[in-house]
Amino acid sequence: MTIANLQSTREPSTPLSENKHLLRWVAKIAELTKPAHIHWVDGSQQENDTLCAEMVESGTFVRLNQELWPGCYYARSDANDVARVEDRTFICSLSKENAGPTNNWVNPFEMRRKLKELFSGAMRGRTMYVLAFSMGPVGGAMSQIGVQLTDSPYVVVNMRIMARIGLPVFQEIDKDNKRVVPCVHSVGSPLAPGQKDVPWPCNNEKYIVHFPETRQIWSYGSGYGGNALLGKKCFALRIASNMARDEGWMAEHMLILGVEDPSGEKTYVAGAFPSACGKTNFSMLIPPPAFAGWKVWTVGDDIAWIRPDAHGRLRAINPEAGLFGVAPGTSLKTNRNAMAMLSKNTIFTNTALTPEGGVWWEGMTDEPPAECLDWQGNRWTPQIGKETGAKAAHPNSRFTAPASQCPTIDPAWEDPHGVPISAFIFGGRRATNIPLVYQAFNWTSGVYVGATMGSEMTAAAVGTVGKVRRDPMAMLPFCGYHMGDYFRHWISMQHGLSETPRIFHVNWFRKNGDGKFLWPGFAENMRVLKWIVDRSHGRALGQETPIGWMPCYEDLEWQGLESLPRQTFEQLQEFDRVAWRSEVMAHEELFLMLHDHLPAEMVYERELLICRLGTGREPVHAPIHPATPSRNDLEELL
Ligand code: TSX
Ligand code: MN
Repeated sequence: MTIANLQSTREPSTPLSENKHLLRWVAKIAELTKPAHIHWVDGSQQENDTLCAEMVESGTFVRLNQELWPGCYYARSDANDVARVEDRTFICSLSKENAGPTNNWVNPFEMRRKLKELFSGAMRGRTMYVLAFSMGPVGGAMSQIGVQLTDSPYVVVNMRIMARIGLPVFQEIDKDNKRVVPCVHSVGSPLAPGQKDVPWPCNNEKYIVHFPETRQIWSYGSGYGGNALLGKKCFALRIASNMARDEGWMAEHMLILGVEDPSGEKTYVAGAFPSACGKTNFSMLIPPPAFAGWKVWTVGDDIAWIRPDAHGRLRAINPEAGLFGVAPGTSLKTNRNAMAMLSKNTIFTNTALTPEGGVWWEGMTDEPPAECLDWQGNRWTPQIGKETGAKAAHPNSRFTAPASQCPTIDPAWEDPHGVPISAFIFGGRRATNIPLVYQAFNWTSGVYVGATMGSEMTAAAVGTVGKVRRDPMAMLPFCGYHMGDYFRHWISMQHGLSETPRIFHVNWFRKNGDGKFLWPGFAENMRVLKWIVDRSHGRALGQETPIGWMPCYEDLEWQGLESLPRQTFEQLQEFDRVAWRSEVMAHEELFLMLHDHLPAEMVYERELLICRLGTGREPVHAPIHPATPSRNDLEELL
């Protein structure tokens, strides 16, 4: 059966699978949720067009001006359904111990009872879509399959971009009775007979629930992003992190990029950054003009599944097929590749809508449109924005775009065996203390670097602006088990490797005393990336400091950025023993919380770091290397 000959004849309620377990489960959930119709999603273009047309009809979608935005649609969510809901996200492992102190835990039996109640009749008057999806290329050795039952057509068309869906996946399920992760999703807004629907149905009571042992996901009340596109954060991170621990691989919140040098040598790195650090921009970096012949290739911008191959080398796939990117701040200046990628076949959610049927967001252009409709559908002008502070686009407004449309998409991005990883990069947004770049001494000290990373909160997140939030490996909201066990898993991953990737930490956001960014960032990050690649191949110099290896000025390529004074670079790399003693004290906070599961290595690494930092009382000798930062030691002693 091919999609082409299916289309004309097909009745969507006819199952697309013969798998007994799948059929029984679909019937059982239908019995519970009472949908008016069941629609098996084949994934075809024709089906997608029909769903989009129905959503235009119902008011969920606006079809954008097809001359300007071919294949693009626009949606506005409910004002109370605009982001992931971390406080409504649950890890329901059998033992609370297993979820750890950083996850919300509810007894799985109690939660199942609650879910039964919530989902009872939840899909009344709606269509239940049976959406089979593959995270990773269909049939790939590192790929995993899920089936999401959802009453949201918005979810179906978004998932069609974000994952491989439909008939080929059902065929894969039927081929060898593949184990699938069952995902149940309802917006929690049943329709009474004759009741008119709203453009964005949802429920104020939200539950994002994971059962790690039985590998199940239940999501209720939200239609937005990570709450509803269950292949992404729920499956590819929270459930997959459990699978990965049990099976000896890694499910990470990481971008993957490949650096090609003028000789054609290709080096892949994976990077973990907390939100608001420009991870998507970094994954699509365009090298500055001075780097002629260098190219950065994009494999993924959010999630990496990583596994040792038969030769003991780590290989990574991007399990996703699309990008669900934050729109505000994305422009031709900050990310030309993303702008090209989202120029067609893209779904925009909660951006502004322009009078000519296009989209706009803060930071897209220097000049805002004279007039538009904001993300809530209200008239917005730059004047209104100035007077009321209202943003035209929601700060968490998104584009859902096919990865294949990224101009720098790596030729190997769909290789089922993944790409070889030579280095891991951890990063954070830190105004002080943290150098532009340093390399951890070895794997275990690198795991410590990742485990203790943190980022200063921006206005985009809830919390105190400027306060450092610890976010180990950027996995705090996404690790589906105890974070201490997660560090242990990271440490033990090295045991099966013949080649250990190098580990680095970067900070594009260090500021001077006047609050100005010291580093130009964006394309210029290529200079740091080149040093990372060179170090990974053992061919760049650096100097040892108590926290790791750092480049000297001469170790970086400066052609085209001669305007950055050597002194500024030294400020960027400055290592302050006194400040770092406080930094290490701050590491303690998270470690205390995790203490009963914390691997001994993390305690030892911390102790060693403290020893290397010194007490501040020992005599300081004249620096051997002129660039060794010792001013602070002296100042303290004098
Ligand atoms: O994405 C960013 N990157 C990574 C790019 C590959 N951003 C955007 C903020 C995160 C959402 C950055 N912002 C980066 C960065 O490297 N650096 C900065 C800070 C910065 C902002 C503006 C300037 C310099 C640095 N300069 C001017 O605006 C002229
Ligand atoms: Mn993410």
